Amino acid sequence: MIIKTKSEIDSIAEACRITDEIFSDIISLFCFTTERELMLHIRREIKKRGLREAFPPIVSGGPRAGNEIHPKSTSSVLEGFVIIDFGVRVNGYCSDMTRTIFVGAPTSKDRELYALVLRSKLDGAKVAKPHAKCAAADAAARTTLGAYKKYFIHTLGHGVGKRIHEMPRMYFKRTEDVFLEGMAVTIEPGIYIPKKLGIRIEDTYVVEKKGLRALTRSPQKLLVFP
Ligand SMILES: [Mn+2]
Repeated sequence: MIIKTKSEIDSIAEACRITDEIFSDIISLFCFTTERELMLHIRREIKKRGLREAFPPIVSGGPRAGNEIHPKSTSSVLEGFVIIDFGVRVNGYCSDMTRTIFVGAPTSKDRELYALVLRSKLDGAKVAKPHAKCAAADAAARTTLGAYKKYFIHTLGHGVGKRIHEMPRMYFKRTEDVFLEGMAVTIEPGIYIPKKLGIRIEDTYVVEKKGLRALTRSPQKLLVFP
């Protein structure tokens, strides 16, 4: 159902906690060379815990990450912005989180773009309160992106539950959906500049009386690896 029970939220929260744990391991022992290597590490970590993937993990970096939203991981060497998007299932319920890290030395422009996407996420999430329109959250996130909004080529987020994509829908056009207390949703703005870079930051939240409460809590600042 679109409104989750307490026990459904508990399952999603546990899936999110494990997602954070796996991400925390990734950044503490960062020693991956290729996209596929990192993707297989995530798969192994999920399996090791006796869990199933919410969807096939995505690891996509460098200029190619600007061409597609959900590309397959390749044997490309990790460089520049690297999108890491994965989730697990607990009792059938999904988590969904994306972090974008940087491998190499980011320029000040790179840092600016990352900060812009992060601000867009926070601004979109701020709008998400019970009875607020999902379209308004999407529009707020787009406004923050300014000139870069043309590179934001998907919707702001989605409901999450037994299926990875559930109601509500979140696009500034074509939806009358509203946020309601007890929904589990993602907020995930991104920019994809073809042949240059892709950046996406996503968290899973539960809608509460006062607004969103984050269930995934991995660091949001730009993490840089040599
Ligand atoms: Mn998602």
